[in-house]
Amino acid sequence: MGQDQGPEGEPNGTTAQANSLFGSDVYRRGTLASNIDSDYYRITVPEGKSVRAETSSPATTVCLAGDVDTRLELRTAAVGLIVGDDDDGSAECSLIDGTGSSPRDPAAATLSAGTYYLRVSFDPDGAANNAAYAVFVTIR
Ligand SMILES: [Ca+2]
Ligand SMILES: [Ca+2]
Ligand SMILES: [Ca+2]
Repeated sequence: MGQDQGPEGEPNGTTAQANSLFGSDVYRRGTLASNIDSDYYRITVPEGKSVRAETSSPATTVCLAGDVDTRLELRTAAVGLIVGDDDDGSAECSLIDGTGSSPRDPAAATLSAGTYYLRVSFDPDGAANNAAYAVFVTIR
């Protein structure tokens, strides 16, 4: 399940305000306080490593029907969006997975070394529902 790095710190709606995640197997918890809340998390990726990031309900590693409906994006400050996902995780939670020999998201695999950002927001098409979430990140 990785190391708990605590709750988000608002404001975190831009790359400059991003909350840091330190390490290669970590998670933080956040709240989408409104349908325009946007939460950025900063990660450092070593050369050639891949990223797996998944949202869930805050107390567990999965989402159930009726739990938060997230959107998740992997971004850089220079390029912007690299890859985004709505519902590849459990229920309406999100999954970006660049790990493994045949990754679901090749754009998140074998990355150049650098600073990347994970952005968590509401699925714009989703109904309002429980807004608390956790975001799990593995870099390997
Ligand atoms: Ca938030
Ligand atoms: Ca925010
Ligand atoms: Ca979703």
